[in-house]
Amino acid sequence: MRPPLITFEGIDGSGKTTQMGRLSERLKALGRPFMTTREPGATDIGRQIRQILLDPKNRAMRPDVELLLYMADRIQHLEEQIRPALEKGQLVLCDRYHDATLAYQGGGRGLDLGWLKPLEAKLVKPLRTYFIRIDPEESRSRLDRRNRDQGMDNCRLEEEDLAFFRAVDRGYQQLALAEPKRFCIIDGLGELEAIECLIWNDLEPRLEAL
Ligand code: Z5A
Repeated sequence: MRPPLITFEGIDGSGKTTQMGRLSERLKALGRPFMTTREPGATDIGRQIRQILLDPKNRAMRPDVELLLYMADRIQHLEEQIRPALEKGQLVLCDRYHDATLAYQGGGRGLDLGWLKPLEAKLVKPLRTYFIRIDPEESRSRLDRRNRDQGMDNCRLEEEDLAFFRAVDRGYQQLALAEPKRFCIIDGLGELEAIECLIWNDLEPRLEAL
């Protein structure tokens, strides 16, 4: 059995963060030990990497440099926080993980990721991945609304066009097709409560065995 690393994936604004919060409330009510985390930017070093990655001023960043920064953030995060928590028997909920690199840098940027294999071999593989799926048009309108309401600017990746997010979505779909036992695809256009129940009904029966 793989260690209990549960990941949330999807294009921007799909509702991952909202649903991870709702799942956390349910786990708290059960008294189940768990940790929530996210990529990029969960560690002190990762927060610095995140700032470089998302700063819209860094338009000159090369795709291969972007890829290496996401991998650097992940390895620091894995060794500093995720692996120790798993070794203590905690469930780890992570908002984005390696599938995001495969979908964004592989699918979206079109990079050949074959040379990552030796690094990938060192990563912990998630036990279950919730891929919350919305279309890129819905993603754009949710992000515009959120950024307007909260007075936020687009980050560097949010400035990409719809074609980029369509390619990322295709990347996620291919990953989900390739590993149907790990991925659970959720329609992110549903009501918040309905999505929360779908995730809970999928995860709860698995918790006993973890
Ligand atoms: N990235 C990468 O390229 N490669 C990598 O390896 C990794 C990441 C790890 C990180 O951004 C960026 O890095 C991201 C991918 C890239 N691209 N960008 N840009 P981030 O960490 O700042 O944010 P994010 O991960 O993209 O998530 P987000 O934008 O915060 O969205 P979310 O977590 O999926 O959704 P949310 O915050 O829960 O909800 C977004 C809004 O939609 C909010 O106003 C909600 O109230 C609303 N919402 C949520 N669910 C619903 C439903 N069901 N109906 C209606 N409205 C809803």
